[in-house]
Formats: sequence, C-alpha cells, structure tokens
Amino acid sequence: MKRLLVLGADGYLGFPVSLHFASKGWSVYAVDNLSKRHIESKQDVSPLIPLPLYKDRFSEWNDLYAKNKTQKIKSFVLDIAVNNRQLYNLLEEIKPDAIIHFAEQPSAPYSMKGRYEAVNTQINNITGTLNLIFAIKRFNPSCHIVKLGTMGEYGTPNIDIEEGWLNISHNSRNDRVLFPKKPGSFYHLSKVHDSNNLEYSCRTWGLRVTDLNQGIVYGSHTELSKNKNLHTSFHYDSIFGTAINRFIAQGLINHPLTIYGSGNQTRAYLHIDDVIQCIELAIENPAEEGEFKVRNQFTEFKSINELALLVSQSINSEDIKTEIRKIDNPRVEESDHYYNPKNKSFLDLGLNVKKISEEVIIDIVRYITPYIKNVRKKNLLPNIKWNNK
Ligand code: USQ
Repeated sequence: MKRLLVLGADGYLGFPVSLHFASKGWSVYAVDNLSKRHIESKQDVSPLIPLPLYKDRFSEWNDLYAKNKTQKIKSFVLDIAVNNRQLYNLLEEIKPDAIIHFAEQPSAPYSMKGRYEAVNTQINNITGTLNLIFAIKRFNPSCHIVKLGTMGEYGTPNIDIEEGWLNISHNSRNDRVLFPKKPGSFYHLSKVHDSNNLEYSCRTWGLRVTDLNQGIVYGSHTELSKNKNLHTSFHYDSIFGTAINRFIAQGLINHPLTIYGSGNQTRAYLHIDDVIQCIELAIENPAEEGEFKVRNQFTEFKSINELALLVSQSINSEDIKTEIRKIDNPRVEESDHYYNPKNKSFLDLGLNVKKISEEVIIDIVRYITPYIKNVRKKNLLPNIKWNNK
C-alpha cells in the first residue's frame, strides 16, 4: 500500500485532500502545527462553519466514514519549522512514497500587517520547507515532494507566464532559467524563496519535486468534506477569505461586494474539486530524480470586476439583492496589466475543468446559507494596508 504524508492537514485544502487519498486506499499520515487556528484567534477571525478540534476531525472520519482499517488516517501535531528532529523521525519511520506540503502561512494580508507577521510568515514557510528538504535528503531521497506554490509568485509581468521555466536567448546564447518572479507580498515572496531552495536541492542532491503554482481556490466543500463534521474551513474575512468566497458571503448578508481599486486586476482561479484532481494528477505523474517540475494549477483567469458581477448575478437569481462597491485598494498591485498564464501541463494530463458559473456559485450559496448568521461584519472590510504611510 502506498504511503502519503500530508503536511498542513488541518487546512482548507489539506483536510479534504487527506480524506480523498485515504478513501482511495492510500495510507495517509496527517501532520499540522495548528498555527492557522492560533493566528485566527489572535486576529479575531474564524471560519464560517465552526470546525471540530484537529484530532476530532480525523477521529470522526476514522470512526464513522473510513470503510476499513487502511482508510483510517494517522494524525500528528508537529511543527515542521521548529521540530526538525521529530520530522526526521517521522520520515524515517513511515518512509512515504509521496509528500504533499501545504504547511505554510497562507495569507498575503497577514504577512503585510507588520514586521512580526512578515518575519513569522517567512520563517515558518521557508524554514519548514528547508527542514523538509533536509529530512528527505537524509531519510527518503526517492520520495516525491509535491509543494504548494502560488500563481502570485509570478505577479503580473508584461509577458506570457510559462510554467516555472523560461527559455531565454541573450547575446546570442541560450539557456533555460527559472521564470523571473515579481510577487506582491511577503507571503508570496516566501513561496518564491521556497521554489528557489527546492530547485537548488533537485539540482544538487537529485531530489524529486513538483511545485504547484496554484491560483485562488474557491468553493465550500468537496464530495467527502460535505459530510457532517468533515467540513473544511471556509473563510470570508479580509485576512484568510479570498475573492470569490468573500464575495458570496458578502452578497448573502446584503453587504456590498468589495472590489479593491479599479477591479481590472486579473487573477487565476480553480474550484476546490479541481485542486484535488490536480494533486492526484501531480502524484500520478511525478517528477524524475533531480527534476524540479513546475505546473501552473488553475483552470481560468478573470478580472475582479467580472467575478463580482458573476457572483452578484448568481445571488440575485436566488432573489437576494446585491450591491457591488469599489473601495480604495488596500494593496499595492497593478490595476491594468497584461495577463496570460499557461496551464497546459494539467490539461495535457486530462484535467476535467470545472468553470466558475452561476450553477457552481449557487451550489456554494446553498451550502453556506445555513451558517451565514455566523458572519461577523467587522471582519468584512480590509484593515491591513500594504502602504501604511
Ligand atoms: N480582492 C478584491 N476584493 C476583496 C478581496 C480581494 O478586490 O474583497 C482582490 C485583491 O485586490 C487581489 C485579488 O482580489 O487583486 C486576489 O486577492 P485574494 O485575497 O483573493 O487572494 P490573494 O491574497 O492573492 O491570496 C490567495 C491565497 C493565497 C494563494 C493566492 C493565489 O490566500 O494563499 O497563494 O490566493 S494567487 O493569488 O494566485 O497568488
């Protein structure tokens, strides 16, 4: 039986991904340091649907849903950025065939709050990944690492965005280099640093890494996480909530959908179901020894204006009135820019794309409506500014 280690298994993606692989017969080992819950409590934000405690989420799965002993998930609390010895022991003991690494601070606004939050984000993310690199090198060098990167590593360059690498021609010589990065927050920068460290370790020690440059994920549930007590963490707040999920929650409580700035900024998106498909495809098609493979993980790109309009029209069709409001952009980001990222790698592997549509939005609307009374209005407007002059 194949063994999978999921790092960051308490998160929005890590939890449903763990369930998915367990249901498919992988022996799943789940690890988390609970840091997101800690940051949530310090920032006074919480997921829309209250979550059981970390260990209870897995007991619930193991006791009520796992169909046999092999589907039971073994869960651990471990901070991979701090306890490298424990990480070494775990890898030596379980010798996973693959590792999915989600265990990072995921919020751009949090990382821009101040010195402490920027340092905390980069130390946590970069050190955790470095500890993992050393653990793999020492105890399990043939293991395939699948690492969650972000489309935000590229920023919005004035050229087409390739998948991680760029062929260049300079003064009549040619080379293949990592795509030049122009990230837009200390969080996004942490992922750029991770990518560089991972690529170096592939080149130097022959590790096998797939870096998934993922777009903005939306959606409230997956096939397995829609079950009672198996919910994933749906955030609508301005720190962890991302564009589509936030707009849906705002629309449902008659709060204006908050477009930052002109709304012409364009980003790449994918549904949480497609995240699971992509991770599975990435694992089934691993990087070779010494290869740093980069796949852009998104299914479509749209401007914020287009998104807000689509969400608003979908909610209106449920007889709920919505308003769209442009507010001062708290971020420093280009508002009018070229954007043409490639995602051929997953399409070639047969990714079955789910596009943002009225139907998909209504599905989320209906799922979160019973919990909408939990929205705390004070968490809807952005309170962290990139340029706090
Ligand atoms: N935006 C609005 N209104 C809002 C919230 C956001 O107009 O109420 C705009 C922002 O100005 C930005 C865009 O929407 O231009 C995306 O913001 P976001 O909060 O949805 O996403 P972001 O901060 O970029 O980060 C999220 C995840 C991060 C992941 C990233 C993928 O939090 O973990 O890496 O999406 S990507 O953006 O492709 O880098």
